Amino acid sequence: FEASIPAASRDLWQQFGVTEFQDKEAFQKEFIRHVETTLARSMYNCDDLAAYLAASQAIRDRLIVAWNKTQQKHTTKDQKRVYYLSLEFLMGRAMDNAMLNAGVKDITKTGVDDLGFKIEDLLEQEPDAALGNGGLGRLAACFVDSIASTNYPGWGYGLRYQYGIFKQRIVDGYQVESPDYWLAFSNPWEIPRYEIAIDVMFYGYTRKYTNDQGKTVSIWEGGEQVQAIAYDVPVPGYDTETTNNLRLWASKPTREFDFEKFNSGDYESSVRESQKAETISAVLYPNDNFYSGKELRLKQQYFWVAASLNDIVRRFKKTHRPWSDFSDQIAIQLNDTHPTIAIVELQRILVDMEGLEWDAAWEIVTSTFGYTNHTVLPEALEKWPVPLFGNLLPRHLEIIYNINLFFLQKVEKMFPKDRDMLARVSIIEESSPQQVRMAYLAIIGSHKVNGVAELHSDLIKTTIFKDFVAIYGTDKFMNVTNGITPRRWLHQANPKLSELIASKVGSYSFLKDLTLLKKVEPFAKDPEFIEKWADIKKFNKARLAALIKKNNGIDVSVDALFDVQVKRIHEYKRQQMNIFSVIHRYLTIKAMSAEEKKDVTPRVCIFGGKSAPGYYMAKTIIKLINSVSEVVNKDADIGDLLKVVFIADYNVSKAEIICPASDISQHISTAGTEASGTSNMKFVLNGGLILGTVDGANIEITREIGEENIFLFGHLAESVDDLRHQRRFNDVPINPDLQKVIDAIEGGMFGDKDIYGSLIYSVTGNRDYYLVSDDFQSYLDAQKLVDKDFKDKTTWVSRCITAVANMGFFSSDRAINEYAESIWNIEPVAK
Ligand code: NBG
Repeated sequence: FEASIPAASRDLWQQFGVTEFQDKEAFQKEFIRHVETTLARSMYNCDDLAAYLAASQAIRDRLIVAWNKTQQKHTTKDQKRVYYLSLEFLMGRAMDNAMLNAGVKDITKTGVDDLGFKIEDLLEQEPDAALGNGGLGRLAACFVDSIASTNYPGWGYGLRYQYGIFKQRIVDGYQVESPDYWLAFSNPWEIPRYEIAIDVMFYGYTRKYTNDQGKTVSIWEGGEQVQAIAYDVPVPGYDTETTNNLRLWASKPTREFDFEKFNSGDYESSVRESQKAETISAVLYPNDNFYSGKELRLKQQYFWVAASLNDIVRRFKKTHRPWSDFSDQIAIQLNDTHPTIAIVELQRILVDMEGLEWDAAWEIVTSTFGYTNHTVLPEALEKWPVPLFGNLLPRHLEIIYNINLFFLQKVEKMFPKDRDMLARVSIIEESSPQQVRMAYLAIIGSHKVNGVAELHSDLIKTTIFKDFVAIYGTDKFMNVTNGITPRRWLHQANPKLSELIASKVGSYSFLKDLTLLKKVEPFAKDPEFIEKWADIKKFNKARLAALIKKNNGIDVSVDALFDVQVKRIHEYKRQQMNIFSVIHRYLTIKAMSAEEKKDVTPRVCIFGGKSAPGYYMAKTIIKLINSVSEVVNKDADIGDLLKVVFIADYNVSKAEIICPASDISQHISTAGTEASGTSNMKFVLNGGLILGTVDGANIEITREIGEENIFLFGHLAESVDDLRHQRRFNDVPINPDLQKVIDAIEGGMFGDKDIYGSLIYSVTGNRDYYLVSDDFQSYLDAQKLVDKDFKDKTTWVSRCITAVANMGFFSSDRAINEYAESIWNIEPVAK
């Protein structure tokens, strides 16, 4: 280390090195010190917020000590590392997780208790770090947790948005968005690194010149510059000292660029320029599974990728290894196509800046990157218009043309004269304007491409990337089924269930090796265990009922079946089908005699999720759910037989309360559209059953837990194209039960029918792209079976236990081990 301390002084450093608090008293000392110094408060003005901040400062200090040790160890061991590039990290709250992973939960809890606070109240003070939209961002959060917990040397790289996903309120039944200013108070979970400032350029032009070796090279110059500042978020592993890093970049104006204007007296415009620089990382784009070609979004992507690669390359260069070692030392995973320009940027660094030959550089690039695809939905695939791209990143566009040229030459050799093939696989789509197909670039620039569940990985090989399988063979394409971290999604969300499981497993070892859940399977037939299990479910339902009462003012009975669908609102996820079936249920109950009603299984239908602000149809679905809720909940004929609830502002923290409380959760996407889903895993792991389609990870969940423990319905992925075709070109009648529902809506039962015109239009006539009508009958049949089966409480609980016992496969630790072995080729760091 260059600037290290002289040997003679080191003893002193060691003697006074920071020690991590080990007991309650030491924690309390730290807590009070932070109240009185860091926060400049005292016992006379320490409210819950201040107490949360002080406690988290104490825990943060611990994390930083572990973080430092880990980073030093990683530097010394110098093993191959992975960098996970994701534009979204949906972390949720940090404090509870940090306490758990560091093993100081009890100390902290009793520690603050003695000092006059309740730990639950303090935890509630923390805003969610909501730097993501949905499953993709939450997956990244589970993955960094697992990378640390399994002791792999790995960092996440992302953006430090000032505004995360918007907050959702429901006003008059409609979604209303407001900004999520999550950094309003200080954020104890990040370490600003103002000294790590990387210049990033945009715009400008390229110029060809002849270098010393007589070679013609291209150079990028003259653009605007901004700075990327690093903010480090420590990611503590569970039950290990490993604390990895999540580095998030924030944009700042460069130190120099505005001086000229400043000196020439144009003060105002120099300040304006600096504000422009800061907007790059200001806000998360609120789209899930949807691409919108905004220049600022491409700016975000390049800003983040350029800063991250600069950082990675700088670290590599410090080791003085030859470039040929690069991919033996570094793996980079592209979380969807958002970071695909990293492929081009690395090629640019190697060729333009470091002077490598094209082929040698390309070999390094392609052996470094892996690409994960997360969707087959056409509207979600990124394609940047060539003019926009070339204006912002002129040199990158040239490099892309070169990559494409060499690639197409190879294809032409393999498939001589097949011009259709060349047009189909070209990175440049010949539309007007031309478009850069980012997924193709990602495939061509990576050594492995994976989908996120078996069906999905098969589908990408047979549909959107079919030609690339013909070109590269099947070895390049693989599957890694998603997973979730059992620390947050079992132990933290459901401490009572975790404790009950631990009583049978013998310890909490299942939180590190989730396959140990298998040990509870024999107790699925044990009446005493079943009763305890049922009590815990009831407790968790009461917790959710309290949240519903507080947020919606609605009373729900914990004896009713809790039926939950929470996820982003999307036509492909088919919340419209769910609410149609709720209306059907309502109409059915309304038509019943008092005697018939005795047989009805009471249900609480719970919805939650955000719509992209510009997604009209999704917003209409939210409005319909809320209107149905209004009508049904106050209908005296119905009483407790049916309640409908829309929980506003669904987020990670709410999910932690909702998942443990479900009896049934719905994962009912049109077959072939949901790449994996991960909340399906969370709900089953928390002792709820699934009502779902044969789609995404539902299929593997079924295989693991047994088909008798899941309610599947609907057409299979292989029939979808035919069904769509039939509807488009023939008069396929609408399902009669669905027709009754539509009649009720059109009759004004849920307010002004005109509001729902386009929604109804989308499922009727020769449309119904998502096959709501085709699946409606089998959906209602499955619902009926759910109602019937729920009456037998003992068997129901027994099925839940069996399901949980077989969920071991869905740990994100397993997923990370698969990535590490078959894509990254990295090893855990030894003790
Ligand atoms: C989402 C899929 C989900 C999947 C997550 C994580 C995108 C583009 N895709 O089904 O819709 O679970 O990714 O893989 O957000």
